[in-house]
Amino acid sequence: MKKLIQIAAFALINAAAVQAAPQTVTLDVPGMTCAACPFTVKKAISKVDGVSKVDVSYERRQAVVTFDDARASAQKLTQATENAGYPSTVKR
Ligand SMILES: [Cu+2]
Repeated sequence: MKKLIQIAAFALINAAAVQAAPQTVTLDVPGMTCAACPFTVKKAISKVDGVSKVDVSYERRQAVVTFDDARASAQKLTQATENAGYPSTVKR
């Protein structure tokens, strides 16, 4: 019986891990107009709960963001950049 409970608990933990999958999205951030802008954008995105990685390219006017989709969403990311003064859209 104890073994069965252990298996059930293991399955539950795995299910939770599957639900909280890391996602990577690319955001177009056209409003970046100088080399300092990416720092502001990166800071704003990094503050969103669940974000684990942010790479902002000024040259490409893009932000590549990895986040836990159980805590963050693409919509929360674009909202964060917009609040910082840089409206963005998800690149498809
Ligand atoms: Cu700037």
